[in-house]
Amino acid sequence: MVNFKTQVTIIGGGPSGLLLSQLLMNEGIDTIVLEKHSKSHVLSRIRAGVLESGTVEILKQAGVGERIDIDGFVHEGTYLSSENKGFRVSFSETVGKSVTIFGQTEVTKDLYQKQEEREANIFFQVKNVNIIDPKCSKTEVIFEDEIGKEIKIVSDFVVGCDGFHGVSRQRIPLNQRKEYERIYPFGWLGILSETPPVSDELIYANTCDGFALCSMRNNNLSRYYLQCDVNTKAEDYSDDYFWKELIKRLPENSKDNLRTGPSIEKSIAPLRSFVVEPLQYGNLFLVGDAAHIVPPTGAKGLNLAVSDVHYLSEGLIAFYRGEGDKKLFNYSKTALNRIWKAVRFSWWMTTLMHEFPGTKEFDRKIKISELEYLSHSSFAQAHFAENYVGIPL
Ligand code: RFL
Ligand code: PHB
Repeated sequence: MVNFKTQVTIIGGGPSGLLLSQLLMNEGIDTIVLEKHSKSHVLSRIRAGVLESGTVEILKQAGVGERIDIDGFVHEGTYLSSENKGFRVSFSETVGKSVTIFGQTEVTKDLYQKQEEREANIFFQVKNVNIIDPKCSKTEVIFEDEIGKEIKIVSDFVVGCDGFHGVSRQRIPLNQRKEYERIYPFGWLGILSETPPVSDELIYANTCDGFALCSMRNNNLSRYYLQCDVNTKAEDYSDDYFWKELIKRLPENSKDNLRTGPSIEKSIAPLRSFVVEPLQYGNLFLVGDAAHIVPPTGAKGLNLAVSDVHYLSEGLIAFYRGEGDKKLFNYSKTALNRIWKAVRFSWWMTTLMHEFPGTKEFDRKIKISELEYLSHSSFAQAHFAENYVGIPL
């Protein structure tokens, strides 16, 4: 067995793990990142597209803000639509803020580049990651590298950034953790197409046929989603079906702008709300999707992962500066406070914008009425905008 020593072992080389490593390395703290897949696999996953302004600030602090400034689109509002009638909520007029459209894949690419420039220690294609005893003062992590060689890392702290299906959360004994979950009875069918976006800002649409979202990556790359049956497969849907169904769900004044073309990616994502408490067990901390999942409707998942990283990095930096462990040991409480606010907003927006199977006419009337209220009330719009752009850290 080969032995390594570091200060912080990070399990997972997605956005959370890479950003944490980068922020810690910037302060001279030594890290090792373990990633289950290859770099190209991590970079092939099409996911988030909306960055809160707080997220952009933290990414800049980590040194990966340059391309966001050049290639990101600043959006000062978004469109919502109810029964094909669209209306706009202005973020700048209600709460004086904006969001930036910039793909998670691009953020991750930039983080890998920065990590490589700094010669960060990253093991790809690791297997059988085992966190030995998080209650021990020095915690061991044993795993197999890409050629099957067994490696042991001894570190002060282990951070689980390994997503919802990772091993870290499972390492907290069942009687020491509580999990909260809601599974939604539908999924999102998403496509990427090399066509100009239908609109200058995102459109979130509710119709009796279900939800649709029009998003974008750049002037010639659109990302669209449709509410779908979660028990189906992406291959079950032709491009032709997708475009016809999308047109049905769009606001009237956008239909003529839709440019269709072949999809270059098609996938289905299930929708779930999930939180584990607490986020610490001994020297093990949980961050990002390893600790919580939100349905993508409120565009909160990546943003929450970044705010977790921010709080935890502050705690670890204070600890290594000799300022004590108070901030670090408060991480779980501080992060959970913000997490639950985003969980509530994502649940609310998902419930408002989707059609639930077996819904009664009464529920439909309530939904239409709530969207109508949102379209006219500056108070309701401010509530929506304040949460959408992100609760301050
Ligand atoms: P990730 O991205 O899942 O990365 C975890 C990494 O850990 C690795 N891993 C392991 N490594 C070592 N050992 C193990 N045993 C391991 N097990 C797993 C995995 O290979 C992976 O590389 O979690 P992270 O870093 O916490 O980042 C979270 C975000 O990816 C996620 O919250 C967002 O993508 C959610 N999300 C959105 N968030 C937003 O803020 N705005 C959006 O607009 C938005 N849109 C979305 C989304 C997620 C979506 N899907 C597919 C669920 C749209 C969609 C469709
Ligand atoms: C995306 O562009 O992928 C996206 C945008 C907004 C969301 C979810 C996903 O709420």
